[in-house]
Amino acid sequence: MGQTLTEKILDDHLVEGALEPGEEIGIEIDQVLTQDTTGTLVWLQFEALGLEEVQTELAAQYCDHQTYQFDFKNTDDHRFLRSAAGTFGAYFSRPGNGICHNVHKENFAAPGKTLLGSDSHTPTPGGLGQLAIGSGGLDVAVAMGGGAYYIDMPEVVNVRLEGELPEWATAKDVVLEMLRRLSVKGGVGKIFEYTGPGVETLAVPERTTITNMGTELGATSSIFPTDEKTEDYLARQGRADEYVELQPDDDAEYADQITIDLSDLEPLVAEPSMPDNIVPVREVAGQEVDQVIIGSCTNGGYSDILPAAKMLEDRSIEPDTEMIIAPGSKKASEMLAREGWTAELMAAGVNYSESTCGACIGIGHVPGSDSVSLRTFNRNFEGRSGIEDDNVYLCSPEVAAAGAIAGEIVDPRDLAEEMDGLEDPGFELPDAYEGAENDIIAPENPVDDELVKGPNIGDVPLKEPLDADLAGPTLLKMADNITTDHIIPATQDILMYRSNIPKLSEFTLSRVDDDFAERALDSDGGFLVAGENYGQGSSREHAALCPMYLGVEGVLARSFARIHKANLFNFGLLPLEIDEETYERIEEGDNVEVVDDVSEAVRSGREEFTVRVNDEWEATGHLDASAREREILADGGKLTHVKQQHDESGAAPADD
Ligand code: MIC
Ligand code: SF4
Repeated sequence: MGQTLTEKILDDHLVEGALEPGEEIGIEIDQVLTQDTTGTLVWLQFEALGLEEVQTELAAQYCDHQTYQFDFKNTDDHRFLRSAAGTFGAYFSRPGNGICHNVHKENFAAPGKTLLGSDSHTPTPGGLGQLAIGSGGLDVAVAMGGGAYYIDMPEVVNVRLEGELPEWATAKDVVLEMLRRLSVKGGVGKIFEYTGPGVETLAVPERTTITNMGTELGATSSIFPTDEKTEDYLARQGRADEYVELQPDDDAEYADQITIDLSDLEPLVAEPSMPDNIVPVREVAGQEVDQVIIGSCTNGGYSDILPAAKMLEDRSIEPDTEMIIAPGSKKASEMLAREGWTAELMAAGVNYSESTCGACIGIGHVPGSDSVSLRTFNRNFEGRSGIEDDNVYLCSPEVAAAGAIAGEIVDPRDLAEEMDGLEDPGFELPDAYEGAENDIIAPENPVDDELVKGPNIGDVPLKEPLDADLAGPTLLKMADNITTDHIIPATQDILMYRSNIPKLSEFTLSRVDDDFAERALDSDGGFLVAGENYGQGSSREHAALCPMYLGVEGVLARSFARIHKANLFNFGLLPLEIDEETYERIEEGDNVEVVDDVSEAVRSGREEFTVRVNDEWEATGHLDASAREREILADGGKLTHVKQQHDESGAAPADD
């Protein structure tokens, strides 16, 4: 039987297990990436594991999320990260050089290689044939130290692209169409592999818009085969020699197939406040827009900004609408400036930002109260923009630029009919990607050789091994699709404590319930109850670490998002799946007991656990975990587990 492209790359990197869907596999990681808001814990854990040198072919540390450095704590984090990259042997991309996914794509992403990153949009370079996966920081630290990365073998689903995009429809509409069909849970446990005649009609940056936002489907990753377009893209990046031809076998078998006829697509938009609230733009046309932003790791590249610049050339944006462009990388920024496009945009009334995630997580350009923001980003979870009750719509750069010209949401096809000379700007690549040459510090020429820790940078707390009996109140009952932005928000007031867990913990679940942290600390243990897809969104391990610090012992949920569930194991929290009836019946404040020598049962492979509520009724909680995850959980988390193994064997700390 033939292999899918995903299976071929996994096969090449397999160190443990078999490529059977649902079975745990261990894979070798070639490249890792980390960024400023997850990276500090990555390196603190790397240090705590006693590791001394990066073992992967390549490791890259980016500073992209909080580059305005509003507080010395952010600047100290960046300083620490530079010192860690220098000390342990990673590339360091300076603050303002751009978003990790954009800069990695430009400089390091390579077909056929595996990439693990402590950011949920790590799958972005799947658009050029790299198998890239997002994970918690501790998994990245272990992989960087030479350990394997473990996941349950995902189902490989074929997305067959046919036809060609019509005028004004874009790659963003392809992935919004996927979200319309499948929802934010539709990709859990899956890798989407794109094939079909439509693939060759898309340039690499268009493909990476699609693979980037596969994360919003909950997918483990998304990947395209490689072809002339990939080779051409790498050549323009000055890396033609890294091209490798990669295709699935003709007789590859997929778990499922989805067909999208590109020629049927039209401009789409995600309405507030979930990326799967998809409607055609024309259905919300006329909605006044206060703010428009083009940027982010989804649509912040050179070829995303250029169409907007062409649409705005010799035009102006509406006076009551503000428009901001935040390029995804300084390279894109520099190229657009050299070509004169930045001046055109400024003349049209656009504000130009440094290359940063910024507004995507509510850092800068926070929308006004009772206002509407139209953005080319990938997430519009409520409150993520920095204000509760926000109204954030997600769309392509073309729809964003049209919205700024009209001052309201408008289908660009209709605007083009009304406006003389407004044409579909099309998709264009630069002849060569050149610029920002001084913003990456190579490990061969580090500027630091020892760690520099500011006063806000603390240790990573450890948990005790799992108890025989777990008991405590239901501290909070939550709905479906709770995001890690609900658990630990990423806005500036909170983000600056990412390296200070005791302080950060005070904000745990504050977006759901202001008093949560205090109540959790007072109650000396307890449980969280949630609906489906608990922990979707970001990879931030703080969303497991902070509840652990507050004494939470476990989470009872209808289902879990992949990365968050791995993070719960990594920090020793018991993730039990419950059925709908139990979810409906259990109330906040109820006393929960998970009975019968939990620690021993976890180790011995028991899947069903008795959950006793208020000493009145019982339900069953299901533990879906591999033998390895069970050991990690019972030991009190991965840091303790890996250290223990190291002490027993005397070998270098790696996870196996
Ligand atoms: C996000 O888009 O939510 C983030 C901020 O990039 C996160 C990482 C983080 O929380 O630092 C992610 O996607 O993993
Ligand atoms: Fe940055 Fe937003 Fe992309 Fe996350 S989704 S990496 S915050 S641009």
